[in-house]
Amino acid sequence: MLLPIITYPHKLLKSVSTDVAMFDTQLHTFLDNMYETMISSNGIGLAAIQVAMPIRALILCIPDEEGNQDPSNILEIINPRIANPIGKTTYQEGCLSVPGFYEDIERYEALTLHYHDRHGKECVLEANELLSIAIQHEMDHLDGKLFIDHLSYSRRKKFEKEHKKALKEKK
Ligand code: Y12
Ligand code: CO
Repeated sequence: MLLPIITYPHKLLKSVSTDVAMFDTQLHTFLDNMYETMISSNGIGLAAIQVAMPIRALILCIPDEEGNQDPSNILEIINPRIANPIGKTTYQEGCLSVPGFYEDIERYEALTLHYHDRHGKECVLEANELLSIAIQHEMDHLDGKLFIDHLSYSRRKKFEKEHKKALKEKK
């Protein structure tokens, strides 16, 4: 089932999501629906709050070298915690909740991620490159933060002006 994706400036995007406590069939169905929603929107990452569910869950499906998203590469990440962040890297990020806007954002280059899978099993993952960036982008959503919240004052002003114009043109 496709879920509606909420977009900026929806106030729910500012919510701090709460830990998942039950790793049950309801959670599994929700994660399956998130995956269908993300793929049908050409996304590579989606946090639960983007479909108006304030729980600490996110999914990622990083494309391979040919740009294909293999379902076997899906990562379901629940109650994540970052350890050992190292280095800095900049990447032009986009977000399904801020459609049509892309900005250079600085992130940690590599990190260790501790999280639970859909069954509640504890997992550890070493991430770098695009995976590391995507994890940080999606984890920001769990704390009510968007990539545009990382912009400088002047870049944010410019974004708001362009966004206002884009909304007007959509009407
Ligand atoms: C690096 C940087 C950011 C992330 C977070 C995940 N972001 C996305 O999955 C963004 C998807 C996206 C898809 C769009 O739609 C199409 O390309 C057809 C899009 O375009 C428009 O909205 C017009 C924008 C963003 C992971 C890794
Ligand atoms: Co996003």
